[in-house]
Amino acid sequence: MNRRKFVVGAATASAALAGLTPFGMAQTVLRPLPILPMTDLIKGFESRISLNLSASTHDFGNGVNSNTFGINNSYLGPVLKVRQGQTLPFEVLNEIGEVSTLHWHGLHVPGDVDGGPHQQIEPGAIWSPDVPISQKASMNWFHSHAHGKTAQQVYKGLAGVLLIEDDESLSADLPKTYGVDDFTLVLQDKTFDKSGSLNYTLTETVLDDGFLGETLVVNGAIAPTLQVVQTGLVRLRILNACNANFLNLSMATGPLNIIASDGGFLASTVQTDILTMAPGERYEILVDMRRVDINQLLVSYELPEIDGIGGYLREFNTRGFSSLIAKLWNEGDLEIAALTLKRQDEPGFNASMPENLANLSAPDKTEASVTRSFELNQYTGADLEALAAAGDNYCGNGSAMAINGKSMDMDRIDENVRKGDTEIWRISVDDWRHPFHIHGCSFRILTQEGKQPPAYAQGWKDMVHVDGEVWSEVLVRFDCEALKDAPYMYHCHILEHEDCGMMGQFTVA
Ligand SMILES: [Cu+2]
Repeated sequence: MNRRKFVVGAATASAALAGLTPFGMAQTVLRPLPILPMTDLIKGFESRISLNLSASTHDFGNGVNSNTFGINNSYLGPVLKVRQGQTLPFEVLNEIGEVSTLHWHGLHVPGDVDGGPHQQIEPGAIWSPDVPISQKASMNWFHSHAHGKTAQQVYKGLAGVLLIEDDESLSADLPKTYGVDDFTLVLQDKTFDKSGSLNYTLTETVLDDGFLGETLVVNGAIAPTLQVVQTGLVRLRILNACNANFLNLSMATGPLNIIASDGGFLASTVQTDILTMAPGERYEILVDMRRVDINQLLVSYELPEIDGIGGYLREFNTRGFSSLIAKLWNEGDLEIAALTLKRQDEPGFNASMPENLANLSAPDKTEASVTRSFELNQYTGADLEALAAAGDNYCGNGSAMAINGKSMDMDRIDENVRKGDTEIWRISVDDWRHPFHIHGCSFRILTQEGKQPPAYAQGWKDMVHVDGEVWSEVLVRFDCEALKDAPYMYHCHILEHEDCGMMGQFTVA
């Protein structure tokens, strides 16, 4: 049975409504929403753009300095605002003391500047890619993609957001004043040990399910968070940067108004009660703060498994009684108010919900000249327990999981795609639910988990949910080149699965 299909129980929902969780140390304190530092590159830049990956310490809001990684920051990176047509001369310095990379997730850029596992940055070294921005307005992100180390490096903080604007988005009747009516939210689930320090321990369960944390963190602060806003429309650009957790989003009052997905604007605003975001996905929503004094973005997510009686004892020892009760009580899911928006009387951005956002024609399957099939293999018979024990918090040598029976091999090209061709990629999996990501493109989803995708997932995407042996199908075209020394990746975005080898390589030429 797929645990991710459990419905949130009434008890959980009422706890969230009370603004409380019975959970662990700290999710009862309302903290100000941290505004991630924004670097506006649209205005131009005089020299190369420095991104320094460094080891640091960060207080998630519980008064404890945890060991973290950051990018120009103690935890996470900046929000980079860029414009279509620019070429960005980055200078990425690796000071974390181990090999890393920086991948531009969502960008249509050639393989040699994509920042995947082949563009390794040795400790102390600098990587200087010139990154061309050719695509439309969209919310993208950047994160470590060092093979076998991605899960832990992203967990510790190597991730940032890249917002592309274009002529249309800059003139659109949408909120766009950063930190005033336009907020970027990076959602993550974390585990803190009894001392309050950020914890990441690899176990068989973590390799199998991916890392699930019990504490929701927003922009590096333990939720719930609070932001005071003006009377008007408020835009939330949301990234699920969890290692493995699918997040279900809803509003305390009214539906979600979704205006954009991974690759850009939807055709028009889509209203929905629940938005399911896989790790790696981005969505933008509008909240109308003219009608309510308070609204809340609610997030439900899955709690880690406890692993039998030993796990219960361990849980009790490390995080105490309330944490244990919460788990028993919730049977796997927790819901929390990630962000409370509180209205003040000052007038804010005044416009109606947009009806015409982008021209999106229906995806045309007949354009496809090639169909490829991918089966994700979670169960290959690998000894995950031994791998976890030997892994030193890295996911071993990347040979425990596979796609089409083959684990990721840096020296093997799995597929060769002709540049400019339109293809259908069909993805299935032997068990569990996985988010599948393809580098170097945006695609359209034809079917997701055997069904038509929800309206909010019918625009441009670079992630698709895959569940069971029913197909998910996407229509995709690659317009940039990726040669065999710098191929693109396709992979599961549960980072532990990716590190375990559920990844393949392809060229575009
Ligand atoms: Cu997976």
